[in-house]
Amino acid sequence: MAYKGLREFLNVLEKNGQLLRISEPVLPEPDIASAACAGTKLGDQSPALLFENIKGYTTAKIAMNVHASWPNHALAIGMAKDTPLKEQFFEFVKRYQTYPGKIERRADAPWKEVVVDKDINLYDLMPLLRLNQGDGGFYIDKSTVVSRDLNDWDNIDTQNCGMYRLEVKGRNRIGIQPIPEHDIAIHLARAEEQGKDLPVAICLGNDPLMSIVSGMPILYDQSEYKMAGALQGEPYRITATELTGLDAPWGSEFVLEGKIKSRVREAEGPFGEFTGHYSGARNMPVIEIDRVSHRKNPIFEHLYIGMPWTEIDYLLGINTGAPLYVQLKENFPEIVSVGNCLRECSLHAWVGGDHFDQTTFWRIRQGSRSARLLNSARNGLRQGGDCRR
Ligand SMILES: Cc1cc2nc3c(=O)[nH]c(=O)nc-3n(C[C@H](O)[C@H](O)[C@H](O)COP(=O)(O)O)c2cc1C
Ligand SMILES: [Mn+2]
Repeated sequence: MAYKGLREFLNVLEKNGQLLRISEPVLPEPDIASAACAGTKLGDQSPALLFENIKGYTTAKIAMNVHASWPNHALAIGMAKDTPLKEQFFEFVKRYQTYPGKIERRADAPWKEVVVDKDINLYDLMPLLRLNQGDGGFYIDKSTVVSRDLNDWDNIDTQNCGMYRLEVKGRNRIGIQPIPEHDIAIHLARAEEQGKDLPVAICLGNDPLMSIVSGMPILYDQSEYKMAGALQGEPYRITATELTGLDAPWGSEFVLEGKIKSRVREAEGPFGEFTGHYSGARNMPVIEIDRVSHRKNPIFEHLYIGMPWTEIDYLLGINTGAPLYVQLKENFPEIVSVGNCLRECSLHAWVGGDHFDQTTFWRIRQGSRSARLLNSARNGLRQGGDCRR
């Protein structure tokens, strides 16, 4: 199983009754975000949404809720749509342990069809919309941002792919919020130490596995592309970008190349967050876009975020729980399950076992500091009564 891009996956979702095409005209705001928000409130089996007729646009298409249910997640990792969550989890654990997978370099890529490198205007190129009423602007929040360590440029393993919210603030100007422990923040800190800009490639509208690995806590020197190769059991296709030389997924719909401006900070936010409240506006780095490549009639993939549950609870459940499970189990074999819980407006990891008494749990909690990936559950561990289901 390996989807080559978003379009192929949308076809698979449709064949499985997990895609709803909306061809009636809709307003960008508030129709699209409202429909996506409603979708996940209807239960954990809901379909992805493809908006094909957006008022004010002639050819734009917007995909929402692509990962927003357990059947969609199962299909994304190449399993049958009715695979129980527990089976999806342990299959993911198994494949995760086959890291590193292979990558396949291709010179061609469908996103090279159209190139814009003058007078870039993101408002023209993308059907941008606000997700929540109080958002400070239009966000791109389901992309894969690729960067490298300037001091280690040719090392494919430290090249990073991560999902970070991006606020479009001008025709070719984007705000980014890199949380300090995340890999892109490490790359940026090293570039800024030398007063240099950090080249980035923002890849949007990807095969479903790329979104899963872009939000997954893996080690700094583990390659997300090799992780995708491991998880799909086939080489992961990438193509080098022209301007920055960074590697993009072969199948992306859009690739935006540019640089994070060294030592520049501007207000970013507010943004309706996964906790259900707005994060405030703070000074954050800024990206200048110099080149946009995209497929003909590109599909803009977006993700509704706000009061739980939303798409991210499906997108980030297994991919964060599985690495933590493997790391904790190395030291604590009595653990039988780990779940990363975003739902409680915090970042707890739940652990469960057969014979857990309070002492065992406290021992695990103390010892868990050895888990290198625990910063994805920043508030630490909790004992989970029913997390084996
Ligand atoms: C929709 C979405 C938005 C996210 N926004 C941010 C963000 O703005 N900043 C950030 O540092 N992490 C954000 N994350 C979390 C990171 O994607 C995640 O922690 C990832 O593992 C970081 O990768 P890295 O360690 O390779 O940098 C977001 C995740 C999702 C799913
Ligand atoms: Mn990383």
